[in-house]
Amino acid sequence: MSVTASSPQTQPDTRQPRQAMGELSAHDDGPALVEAVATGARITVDWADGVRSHFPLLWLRDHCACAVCRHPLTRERLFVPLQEIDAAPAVAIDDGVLRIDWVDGHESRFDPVWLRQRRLDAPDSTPDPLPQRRAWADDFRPARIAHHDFMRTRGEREWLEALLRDGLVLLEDGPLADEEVSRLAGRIGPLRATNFGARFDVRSKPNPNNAAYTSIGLALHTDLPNWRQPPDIQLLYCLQNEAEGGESTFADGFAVAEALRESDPEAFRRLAETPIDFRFQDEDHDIAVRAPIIQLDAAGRPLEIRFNNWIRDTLRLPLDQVDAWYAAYRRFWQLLHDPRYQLEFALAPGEMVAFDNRRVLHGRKAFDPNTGKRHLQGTYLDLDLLESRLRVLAR
Ligand SMILES: O=C(O)CCC(=O)C(=O)O
Ligand SMILES: [Fe+2]
Ligand SMILES: [Zn+2]
Repeated sequence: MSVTASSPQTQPDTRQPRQAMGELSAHDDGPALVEAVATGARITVDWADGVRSHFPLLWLRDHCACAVCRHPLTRERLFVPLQEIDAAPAVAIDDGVLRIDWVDGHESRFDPVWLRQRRLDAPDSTPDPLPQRRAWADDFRPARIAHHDFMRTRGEREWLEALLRDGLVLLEDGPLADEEVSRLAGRIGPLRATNFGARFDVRSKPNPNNAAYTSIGLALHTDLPNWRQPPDIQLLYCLQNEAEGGESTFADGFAVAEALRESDPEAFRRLAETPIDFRFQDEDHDIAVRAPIIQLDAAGRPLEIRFNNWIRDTLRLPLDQVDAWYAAYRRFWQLLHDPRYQLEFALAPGEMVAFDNRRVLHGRKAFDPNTGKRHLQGTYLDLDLLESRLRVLAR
């Protein structure tokens, strides 16, 4: 991934290139500009490899990165595109760079590589180091990154890529240190706090307010679907796991939702289109939301799974929908727990599992606290900061 391509200097990709006058020079990591002409409301450019592209005048004016149009320190946009531009500017290729002299006297310069990557007639041309999501195949095995590699940039980057791609990644050979999970998470960003705190201990507790704090088995679930925005990423760091049982289970909720769509489209549609209530209550909190179990994006692909049978609230649906809803729920439950879609392993002390809580469901087998101790420490992170961290490391 060439990041210099987004800017002649060291500009992050989401911002504009540092194109202040005189800062640009010809690039050798992309085809050169050979011709530029203003035609009507556009500028047409030709690159040395024969590609031709069109850019609307207002778009170019809006993306001027001079010190007047972009704040020279924050690099944020100052220009506001409120005026139509109908008078054709003078256009030239000046030292390899597209130079535009607007009729009001303003001058803009565009780096050819920056322009090329943002061709409006070529979809998805903006460079982005984020990996595409990949559904778990039958033989899916999570990536494992050693703790000491994670502490170096390269391992952390691999860890981030696997987590964004697969929705689950393992870290191994970590220290048995209290709060190690917070230190690791803190490299990525501030911990996402919830009503269970910013960092929580998972072990059998005397007065549990949550099934996780008992020793019972936990069927597959997502955490906190009763929040409007449930935590994106969950980290669980194993400090002790000597008790009999307590193996961890996971399923790729998006892959299983697709399998449901395939095998029972009616059940899929019902879970995607029917909002239901989720609610958590204890002495201090009462957090509730109404949302469907499978939320789809604008293209009809799964965007988020909310699945947690403990905190499903009263099912408030029209009488004639209730039985069909239960049938659809049962069908999804069965598919999720089908061994074909389930990943199961025991976390060893010093291992940490991280997963996308809005895609991947997690659970655990019951354990017997009389046979030994089991202690995990957990926290949550925001996906935005994971993506941010990966873009920063990829610069
Ligand atoms: O005990 C476990 O392995 C997982 C507990 C759990 O579901 C959680 O902490 O969210
Ligand atoms: Fe959980
Ligand atoms: Zn400008």
